[in-house]
Parts: sequence; C-alpha cells; structure tokens
Amino acid sequence: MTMEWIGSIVESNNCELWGIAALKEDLVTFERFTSWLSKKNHASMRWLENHLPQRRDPSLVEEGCNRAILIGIPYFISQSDTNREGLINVSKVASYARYEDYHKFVSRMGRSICDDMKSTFDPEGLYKWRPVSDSIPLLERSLHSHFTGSFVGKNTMVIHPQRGSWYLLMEILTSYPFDPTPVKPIDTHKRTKSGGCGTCRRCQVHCPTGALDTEYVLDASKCLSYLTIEHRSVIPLKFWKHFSKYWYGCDICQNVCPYNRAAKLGSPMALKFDVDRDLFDLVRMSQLSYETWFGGTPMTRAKRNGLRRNAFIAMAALGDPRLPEAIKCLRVDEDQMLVHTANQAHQFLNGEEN
Ligand code: B12
Ligand code: SF4
Ligand code: SF4
Repeated sequence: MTMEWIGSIVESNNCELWGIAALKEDLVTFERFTSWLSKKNHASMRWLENHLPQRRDPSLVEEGCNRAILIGIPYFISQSDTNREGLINVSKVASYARYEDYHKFVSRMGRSICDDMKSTFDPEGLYKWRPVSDSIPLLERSLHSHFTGSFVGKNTMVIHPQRGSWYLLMEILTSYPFDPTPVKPIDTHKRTKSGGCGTCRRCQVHCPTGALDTEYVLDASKCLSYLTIEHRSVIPLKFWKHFSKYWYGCDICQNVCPYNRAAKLGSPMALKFDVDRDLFDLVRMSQLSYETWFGGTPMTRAKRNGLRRNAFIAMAALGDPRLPEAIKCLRVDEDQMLVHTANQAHQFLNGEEN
C-alpha cells in the first residue's frame, strides 16, 4: 500500500518510482569507486576525491536519513533529429542537455513531492525529506541498481530491463522508516529476461574513443562527454574528429544499447534547446547571446568559452568552409585556451595527432 501511495505521488509528476533503498555502508561499491579513482579514470574531476566517508556510507549524506526513495526521470528524445537549418552542422548535443537544467527541475519537483509525502506520511513534521540528484556525494548508480531491479551495463549506465537507460536518477532522502524494496540482484554478466549484458558488447564496439575498452569501467579522459562538458583546457588533437558526432555530451553508448529499443518518448522536463544552433554563431557568441541561448540549461556547466571551443572543434571536424574565419575570430580572443585551440586547427587539418 505504501509503495502505491508513493508511486501515485511520483507519477503525478510524470516521473517513475523505482524503489526504496536502505542507506548503509557498502564496501563493495566503495572499493569499486576508489579503485576507479586510483587508476586516474576520473581525469581532471578532482572533486570526485572529496567526501569519501559519504560515498562509503550513504546514510552520512544527510544526518538521520537512512532511506532513499529512488526515482527515474524519463528524457528520451527521438534520435532521428536532422539538421533543420540546411547547414552542414550535424554535430549534436546530448539529449539530456536539450532540456531545462535537471538540477532545477529536481529541486522544483522534489519540493512538490516532499510536500505531498509530508501530508500523507508525516502530518506532524517529525521526519526529514530532502530531494537530491547528481551533485551530491552519493553513488546513485549503485543505489539504483541494488534496490530497483535495474542493472549497471558495460557502458556503466543504470539500465531498466524493460524501459532502458534514458532516465536521470534522483532520490528523496528521508528519515521515515519505509521498508526497503526487496529485489533479487541481477548478474549483469549474464543476459536473462530480468536484464544483464551477457555477451553483448555493442556500447564498447561503438564508443568512438575507446573509453569503454574495459567493460563496466569508463575512462573519463577518453570520453566525449567528459571532454566536452568537464574538461577545462585544450582538447587533445586525437579527439577532434569525434566532435563531428557530438559537441556537447555524448549518447552513443546509449543509442546503440538494445535495451533502449523500446524506450518511450517524452519527459516531464521542459525542452529548451530544440533547434540546432549554427556552429559558427556559437564560436562568435557574445556573453549576452550565451545567456539568452543557454541560461537555465545544463550546458552552462561548460561555460561560454567551453561551448565556443567545442563548436570550433566541431566545425574543424566537419570541414566547415567557414573555418578560416572562425580561426581568425578565436586567434584574437583574450582566452589563451581559445587562441591555442585556434592555432591547432592547421595541425588537425594536416592529420597530426598529439
Ligand atoms: C562524474 C559523472 C560523470 C563523468 C564520469 C562518468 C562515469 N561513468 O563514471 C562523465 C562526465 C564522463 C559523465 C558522463 C555521463 N553522465 Co554522468 N555522472 C557523474 C556523477 C556526478 C558521478 C559518477 C561517478 O561517481 N562515477 C564514478 C564511477 C566509478 O561510479 P559509477 O559510474 O556511479 O559506478 C558505480 C556503479 O555503477 C557500480 N558499478 C560499476 N561497475 C559495475 C559493474 C558491476 C558488475 C556492478 C554490479 C556494478 C558496477 O559501482 C560503481 C562505483 O560505485 C553521476 C551522479 C552521481 N552522483 O552518481 C552522474 C550520472 C552517472 N551521469 C549521468 C548521465 C546521464 C551521464 C551521461 C549520459 C551524460 C551525457 N549524455 O553526456 C554521460 C554517460 C557516460 C557514461 N557512459 O557513463 C546519470 C546516469 C543515469 C543512468 N541512467 O545511469 C547520473 C547518475 C546523473 C543523474 N543523477 O542522473 N558523468
Ligand atoms: S559517452 Fe560517448 S565517448 Fe563516452 S563512453 Fe559513451 S560512447 Fe564513449
Ligand atoms: S550495449 Fe550491450 S553491453 Fe552495452 S550496456 Fe547495452 S546491453 Fe550492455
């Protein structure tokens, strides 16, 4: 009955209730995480080294909260989007980034869910309720894969066996003593009706940069998503050609996953970036255009000059005839990272890889 109540509260926000987790120390997950760090798979994301006690024991994230309501936010967009402006701009933006910033959505929707939860389960206000997603020291994928009947694929995504992986994850941390969801763990090395990768390697084969060469482990230093969103300096030349596919984020390892064939279109989040912008307009965009086009979207994570760098490299990768003009534009920029990127274009066109 409790699950039905929570399910109807979550579904009234067009999201999906996936389960309830008991938050407690999880040494297997923690060791997997620290071993990933020790191999420098996190590239320049040094912030992942912080808050290790919370990653080891998620009940420390919010004092007194040892339960989490696990929610999936759907965001599947049709992958057949072609270039509507007739330009040679075919490089894409990852689907999640086309919506409003999901952190803002989570706090808005999370507040509404928490209000409903309080009036249903906690009218006297005795318990804690805190909506969280992404930017907390919580290993969200592990939590969801342990308590929801979903599994971690070789592409490292949380995959729901019937619905796929086009979901952002969020949680409501609470001190309310809900019963955790009893689930049978899925052995992801086998492929059965309940999920798992088995012998499939599609994501590994199609990842353009070899970032998934070791199954179930992502080497962020090679991942287009990391390079286009989190990497703050010049992009090594050997990755430039892949910017012809994505210039912000990357969805290739989800696009090719068989579990996503039956994905349902739609999302409760508002679409913000539904028309591809001309890459040259992006290279020369002013601060004002940046704020108008990208304000309130997750793409501000890369900041204005990160987006300009990415758009320039995508122009080079696509052989855009306006590249000489774009080079002139960036060569006089005050940001040395952009000047350096512009100066590398000739090396790229000569087939050099550093
Ligand atoms: C840092 C980060 C990144 C980095 C590193 C990604 C990575 N694979 O580690 C970069 C910038 C590359 C990135 C990219 C993307 N990200 Co990101 N990212 C995060 C963040 C903030 C932390 C992830 C982390 O701790 N990584 C370290 C590794 C070691 O941990 P992990 O991936 O969580 O893996 C754990 C489990 O999967 C499990 N596990 C791992 N291997 C195995 C193997 C077996 C057999 C088993 C059983 C378990 C298991 O143990 C691991 C350690 O605890 C999370 C939010 C969060 N707080 O968790 C979002 C998050 C993982 N990202 C998300 C998304 C959507 C993306 C992108 C799709 C965005 C895009 N389109 O560009 C890509 C996907 C790239 C990919 N294939 O992973 C979603 C994933 C949703 C989902 N369904 O899985 C999250 C959860 C954000 C959210 N709240 O929705 N991301
Ligand atoms: S997001 Fe793209 S580059 Fe990163 S692992 Fe997946 S396919 Fe490879
Ligand atoms: S593409 Fe295949 S190997 Fe990769 S996550 Fe999906 S099922 Fe697993």
